[in-house]
Amino acid sequence: MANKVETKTKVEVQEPKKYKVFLLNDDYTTMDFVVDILCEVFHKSYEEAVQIMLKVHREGKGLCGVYTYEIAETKVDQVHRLARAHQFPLKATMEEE
Ligand code: TYC
Repeated sequence: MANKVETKTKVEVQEPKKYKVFLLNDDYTTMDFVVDILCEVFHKSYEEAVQIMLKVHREGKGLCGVYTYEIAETKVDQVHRLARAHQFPLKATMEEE
């Protein structure tokens, strides 16, 4: 094996960027509806959903979860579609982590 040529391939694995999804407070969406959204869209337990809803209500916004770009975008879209269907002005936003 005198003339063995070794080829080394440099493999760089990049973690996908992550995005935080927040719910925003407003004066019209009911607390029950926000809790339902947190349970159904963000898979929170009832107790955790109530805590997050109250944080949003008191502080203006609250973190619902951290996801890859497309999943975060889908969650925001689901919140807006459900809110519109129930005639609530509830808004969600996403921010790069
Ligand atoms: N502020 C709303 C109320 O008093 C409740 C609420 C909580 C609305 C969280 C939006 O993201 C929200 N009915």
